Amino acid sequence: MSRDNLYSLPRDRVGQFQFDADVADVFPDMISRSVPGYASILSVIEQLAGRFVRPDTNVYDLGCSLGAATLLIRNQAPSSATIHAVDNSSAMIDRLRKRLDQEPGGPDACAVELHLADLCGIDLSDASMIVLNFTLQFVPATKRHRLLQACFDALVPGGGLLLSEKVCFDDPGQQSLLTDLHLDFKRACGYSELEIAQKRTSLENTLIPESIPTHTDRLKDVGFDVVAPWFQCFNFASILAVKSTTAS
Ligand code: GEK
Repeated sequence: MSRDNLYSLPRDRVGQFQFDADVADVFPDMISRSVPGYASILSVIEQLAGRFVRPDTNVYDLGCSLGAATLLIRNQAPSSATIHAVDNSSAMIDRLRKRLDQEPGGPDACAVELHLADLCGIDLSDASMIVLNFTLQFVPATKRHRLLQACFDALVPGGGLLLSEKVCFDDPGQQSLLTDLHLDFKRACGYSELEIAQKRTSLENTLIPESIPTHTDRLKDVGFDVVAPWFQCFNFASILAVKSTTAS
């Protein structure tokens, strides 16, 4: 795994964060040293795939990056399912395509279709599982409700949506404490103060976190029957939302 040292040297001007080739090359190292609990969340996504993915349905991995979730879901999905891995970064999709060519899966592996597209513009249908693993935070806030409504509408009864996000807190004390603990995590993972500061500048106005109640209220509002925050480490959280088995 290539080490992320993209922000290790001082820059005259720190531009807006882009999911370009430089980021794609170091992405597994970058995300695992930036998001506490990332590996645990991925392993639960695999577990959830065993429970939720149904034969002859679609699975959507929205903002798939290098396909970490896609590949784990494929381990559990029935062969008649189709996983749609969607990302608007060509660097990410190109690398995932190469990886799938190298690891085509066994004879019972389900199909994986790659989509280089804005996830707000793709048609979703007949889904038994939808994953937004640290992706909604990059979607403009004004488009989030419509996207989640489209996810709910596309799910079959009993289908599940997994939403993981960086989150913020209304209480200033919690916001300050949990932000500090996240910074300690990044320091312990080897990031310098310069790297932390430059990355934070690059993500300003690009990654827009919301509070856990904002997420759970919106998921209930679009129709989810059960909305269960199941993971939190500092200012990172994951929520499982399930469509009722009696929903139409
Ligand atoms: C993982 N889920 O490893 N349309 C499509 N893709 C988008 C959009 C959009 N509008 N906005 C952002 N992306 C992955 C990790 S990373 C999270 C997800 C992070 C894509 C973007 O190109 C990037 O690949 C991904 O969402 C976010 O489980 O870097 O913190």
